[in-house]
Amino acid sequence: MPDLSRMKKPDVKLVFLGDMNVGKTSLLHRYMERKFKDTISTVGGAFFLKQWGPYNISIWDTAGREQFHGLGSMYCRGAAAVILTYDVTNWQSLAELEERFLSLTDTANHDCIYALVGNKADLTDSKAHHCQDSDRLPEDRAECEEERTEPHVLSACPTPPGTGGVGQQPASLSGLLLHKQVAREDAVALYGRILRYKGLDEKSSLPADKMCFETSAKTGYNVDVLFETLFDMVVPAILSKRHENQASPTVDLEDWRKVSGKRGKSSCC
Ligand SMILES: Nc1nc2c(ncn2[C@@H]2O[C@H](COP(=O)(O)OP(=O)(O)O)[C@@H](O)[C@H]2O)c(=O)[nH]1
Ligand SMILES: [Mg+2]
Repeated sequence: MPDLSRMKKPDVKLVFLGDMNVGKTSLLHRYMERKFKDTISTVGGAFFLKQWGPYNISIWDTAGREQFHGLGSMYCRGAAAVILTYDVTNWQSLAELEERFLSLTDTANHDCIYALVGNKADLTDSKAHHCQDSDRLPEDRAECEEERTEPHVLSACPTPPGTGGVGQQPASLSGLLLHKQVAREDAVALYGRILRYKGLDEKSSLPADKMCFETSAKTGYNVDVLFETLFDMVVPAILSKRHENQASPTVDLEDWRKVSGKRGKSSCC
């Protein structure tokens, strides 16, 4: 857990939601560290801070707590963007977003934006299969070069929804493409249902084709696009929050503590 007292104050909060093993931690790791590891523990850090122009953006990972059903509505409190993540090779991981995770977003900001992210696209799409990340570290790049074989589709048979549990995909099928269990249209349809759940009008909301992403934390496919599109989209929320704070200034407890600490006990009335 980062030392909160030494961190810059975040201007805005983005949160990742989604079932275990869909690749939330890997996406964050790919973006922040420009790396992919087959196993990374989420326990090490619950949130990251990203400087985006003059703004500080906090990005929250679930730290493995998604396995306990009571992830808690605290997690999404005050979020300006929620990144609902699923695994494109696992239909159930998309269904879980609606069944289990959507209700957790009730505490997010009223103007919160929602993105749907289908990760592990390298397993199903040849365009996502090759490494995309130009900032890769040399050791990472070598591993990637080995994968530069033309992929073959493993099976053309459709897999019925609901087969295969979360995390049950084959561990490594380098060079072979898996059947994609979640089509982009399924994500687009879910985005429409999310807007309805939130009572938002589809016409005045951000369109599904801008808010449904397919990514690969492994190859870096679409990862920068995902994060940076969202960062740009939350800037208006930062500005409106600042505007509100100027219009009705509130007491900042941190500042107050510093002042009262300096004054010492003797100045107390
Ligand atoms: N092929 C592939 N595997 C991935 C990708 N992202 C994550 N994984 C693997 O999926 C597993 C779960 O990833 P993790 O980031 O821990 O998922 P989380 O539980 O949602 O945080 C790990 O074995 C990762 O190496 C990806 O884009 N492609
Ligand atoms: Mg994780």
